[in-house]
Amino acid sequence: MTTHHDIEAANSAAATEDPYVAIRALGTAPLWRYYGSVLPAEPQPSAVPYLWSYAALRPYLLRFLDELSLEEAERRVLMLINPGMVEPPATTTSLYAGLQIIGPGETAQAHRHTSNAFRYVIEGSGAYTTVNGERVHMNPGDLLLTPNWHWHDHYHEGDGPMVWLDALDYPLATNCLDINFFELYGDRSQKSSVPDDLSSRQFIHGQLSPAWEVVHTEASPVGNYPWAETARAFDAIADDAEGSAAEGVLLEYKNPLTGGPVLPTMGCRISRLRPGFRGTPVKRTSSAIYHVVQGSGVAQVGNQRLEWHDKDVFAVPPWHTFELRNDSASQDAYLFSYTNEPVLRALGFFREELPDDTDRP
Ligand code: GTQ
Repeated sequence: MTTHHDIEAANSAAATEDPYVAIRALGTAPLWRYYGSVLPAEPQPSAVPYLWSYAALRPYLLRFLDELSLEEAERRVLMLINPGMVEPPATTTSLYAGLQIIGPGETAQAHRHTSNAFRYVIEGSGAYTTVNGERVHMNPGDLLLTPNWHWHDHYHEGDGPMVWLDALDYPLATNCLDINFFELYGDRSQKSSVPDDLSSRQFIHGQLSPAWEVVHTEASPVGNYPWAETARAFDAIADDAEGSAAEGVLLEYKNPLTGGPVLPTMGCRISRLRPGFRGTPVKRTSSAIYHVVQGSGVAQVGNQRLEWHDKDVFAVPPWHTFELRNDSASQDAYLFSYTNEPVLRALGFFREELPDDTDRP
């Protein structure tokens, strides 16, 4: 109980002590010393532009494939950690990427989590991921979705190592919102309960979807967006199509039931940069991760020049000027990318500008 005496004592202490020391001990801080950090004039991301070289990392993936069993590792993944976001670990603001390797005959244990996830297949074939009882087969260039709370486990029945890029929104779900749940499945692997690749075959057409299926539409119902369909989509684009000024012939993977992004927290795109392509610079509040499907070129990200080659991954933090170039005179380059743009758009936080677009009204 606060007595009259306590109030008197507090009043006299407040009159003489250093008030900054005293208010800190009382669980407060003076806003007037925090304006710059709580309300910066512009975003001040801790993520930095960074590139992970696939050629440099691949030998270590192969070494762990040899030396570390999946029973030990559960998932044999090299997390791609942004030097500015080491603890808690993230690849860029709100997004994570990892490189996962699995060998013939191996199974990665079934589990589920709140975080939305997807894989983009980099090399090898003959593996499948079972997502809520559906076996989804994986080939290079395929995009496989594991929406939130869907059981998933991986099995490799082919020959040779198989590598894919894992993407998760856990830096948002866990590090920021603190809403992640995680569960192991009872058995190591799920049994197949529907025909293989059913969701992809049923829903990829988009314009003719099974009308009797009641589907939860926050995430796309498509299990796999196979490379073959991506290649067909590019083939359908006119040779003289202008494409986007910043990112060339840019296609977006869609949820066929809503026309929206494939996952509520992550949108996926793929672009073809024609030989000699030079993109116009662009600056966005979204963060992005790029994976080089094929080709080589340069990404100027803020003051960092990232030289990318086949299968590399690079991170673009929010509010960094971003400019793409395909340096080849004869080869197309293909870049797969994902962003947190769906989150920002849903909350009214998405903003985009050209760097010389600084005129104020
Ligand atoms: O394959 O389920 O890179 O749950 C990180 C967390 C992969 C996966 C990661 C995961 C997975």
